This record gives sequence, structure tokens and C-alpha cells, in this order.
Amino acid sequence: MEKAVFHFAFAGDPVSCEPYGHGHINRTFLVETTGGKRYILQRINKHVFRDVPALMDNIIAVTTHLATKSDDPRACLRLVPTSDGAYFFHDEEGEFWRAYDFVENSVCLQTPRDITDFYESAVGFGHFQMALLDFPADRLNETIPRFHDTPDRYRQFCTVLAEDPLERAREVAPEIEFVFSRVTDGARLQQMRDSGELPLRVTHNDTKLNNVMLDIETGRALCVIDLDTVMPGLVAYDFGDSIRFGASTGAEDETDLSKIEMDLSLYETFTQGFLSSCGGLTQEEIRSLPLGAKTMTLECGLRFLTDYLDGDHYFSIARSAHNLDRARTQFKLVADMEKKWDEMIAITESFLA
Ligand code: ADP
Ligand code: GN1
Ligand code: MG
Repeated sequence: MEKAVFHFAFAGDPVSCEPYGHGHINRTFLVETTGGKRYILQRINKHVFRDVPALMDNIIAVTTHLATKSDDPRACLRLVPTSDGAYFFHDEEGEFWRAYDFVENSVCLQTPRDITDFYESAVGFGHFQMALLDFPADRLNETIPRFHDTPDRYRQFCTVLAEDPLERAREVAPEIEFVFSRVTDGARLQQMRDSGELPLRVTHNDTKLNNVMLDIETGRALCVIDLDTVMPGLVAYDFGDSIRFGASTGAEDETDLSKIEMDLSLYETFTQGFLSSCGGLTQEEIRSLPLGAKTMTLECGLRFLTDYLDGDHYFSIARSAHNLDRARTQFKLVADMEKKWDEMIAITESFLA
């Protein structure tokens, strides 16, 4: 068993601690105790998150705020303190650990079983956004500086491309051309943030379907998990990342690109669920949602491609071209969104006041 498991104030003694889930970033374990209670133990990725105490400050602030909005214990993540009353444990090897109550009787899906699952994920992320509209976004730390700053992602890409440490660039000329022909488009959302056209909100920034828990019986959204990237941001980031992942007709790492499209009915369903549970957005924010979808998808593809060229240091991979496969699905989605752009705008505008 991981030694860290013995440093948390669990009810009962740990009897098992097994790797759990499908995250790309942290190491997650399911802990069971003698009392039959279950917990999630996580080793936080300190290479990705450079200031773990600041990250934990964000999570404490946000979960405390969310807990005031509902009496349901499954409506937000609950941190388990360490035996010393802290909210994370720093071990002798320099690793950081934290624990949460396990969200019982819930499911976490990699792909929606049907359209209702996707609708419910939209309700979950919309609620999250709504419940934090009255939280001062500027009080949060930036856990990954410039996380959704697409022009900065381009700069990082150019640096890695210039070095080309594994000489992989020549295999990916079409992908490089794809991203370079969209530099201006990719910068628009960041310009709208810089100019103040869009307000800063508390955003989750990693709104994949597998970061929302659904009730196992009713399928209703319970709570949003994976709060490491909660930071000040734009609503378009959260909406966009959900569309990128969940409105695709195939998996993020599908190798048969003929299976990858952006499904307009999924787009409409998500928009409906998100906006129905999150009033209070400005008309400009609602208008920015399709741009959020396209920008988040382009940016994510750019990040996968950068990591591929760099030798796969950031995203966990299970095969050698995994990050390239992921980049290709994202670019296929962007190209499909460009084809369906007028419909995406029309759907979004139908929700304007
Ligand atoms: P990563 O950043 O690596 O994606 P997550 O925080 O999303 O890490 O956790 C990985 C997986 O662990 C989730 O997809 C989910 O299946 C499971 N998980 C995380 N927290 C909980 C929880 N509190 N209750 C139940 N399952 C959880
Ligand atoms: C990572 O942690 P996980 O697997 O939910 C990444 C996201 C990417 C996503 C792509 C902190 O998310 O930004 O969109 O992979 N998280 C971080 O699947 O970089
Ligand atoms: Mg996750």
C-alpha cells in the first residue's frame, strides 16, 4: 500500500489502496477502510502543478464555498484532512498527497451512454459555474500560469518545433501546417479576455465528461471533480472544453479519423443544459461559446502535438504515437467545426435573450 494512506484521518484503518480511474495527470487510488468507507487518494503531479500549496488553497476555498450552496454531501468534493489537520500530506520524497470522500453511488463516464448523460454533464458544469458566480475570481491562484492562453501555447509549440529533439517534425508536416494556418483565429479569445470584452469568472478549465460525477440510478449530475485547474478564466473555456471532448463522435485518441466529427445535436444539447443551469452570463459571453469550442479544441490539439514533438513528457501515453493520434482527432474536430460554423452560431444565438 502507498505509505501516504496512513497519514489521513479516515474513518477506520486502510485495508486496500488500488490504482483507480483514467486521469492523464495525477496518480489516483481507491482506498477502502475497515469501516467499509471508501476514499480517493491522489498523488498530485508536482511537475504539472508547480505550487501545490497554492493549488490546495484554491481547492479549499472553492469546496468551502460550494458546500454552503447545498446540504447534499455528494453535491461537491469533500477533502479529508490529514491526521495533523492539514489538507495535504508532503512525504519524505517530496510528493504531495490529498484525499477526498469517495462520491458513492455515482458513475464517471469516458463517453456518454446516451445524449442524456451529456446533457447532465452540461447541467453539472453549468451549476458549478453558477454557484461560483458570487466568488471573487481574482482571489484564486493561477495553478498553471497561462493555461488557456492559446497564443502562449503557440509560443511553446514554436520553441519545441525549433529544437525538434526527437526529429519527429518531418513526420507531421500536415499537422504543423494545420496549426500555423490558424494562428490568428486561435488568438481571438485571448484578445477578448485581455481587452475586458469578456469577464473573468471562476472556471474549472478541464470540463471533460469524466470530470463530472453522475448519480448511478437517476443519471443526474451530482458534482464536478478534478479541481486542480480551477482558476480565473472565461466561461468559453469551460463550455469549449466540454464540446471538444463530449460532442465528438469518437474517442480523443481514436485512430480512425473517419469516426471523428463534431455532432451538432450534441452541441445543441450541451448548450441547452449548460445555459439552463447557469443564468447570469452576459450576452457577449453566450456569443463567445462557439469560439470557445473551436479554440479549446485547436489549443488541445496543439498541446498534444507539442508533447509528441517534445518526447511525451506531459500527457501519459499508452503507445508511442498516442499524442499524435490525439492531436489528429482534435484537428479533425476543428476542421469539422469550421464546416459547421454557421449552424453552431445559429444554435448559440437561439439562446440569446
Ligand atoms: P486527473 O487529474 O488525473 O484526471 P481526477 O481528479 O479526475 O484526476 O481523478 C481521476 C479519476 O478518479 C476520475 O476520473 C474519477 O473516476 C475518479 N475520482 C476522482 N475523485 C473521485 C471521488 N471523489 N469519488 C469518486 N471517484 C473519483
Ligand atoms: C488533462 O487531467 P485530465 O486527464 O482530466 C489536461 C487537460 C487536457 C486533457 C486532455 C492539467 O486532463 O488540460 O484537456 O488532459 N489537464 C491538465 O484529455 O493539463
Ligand atoms: Mg480528470
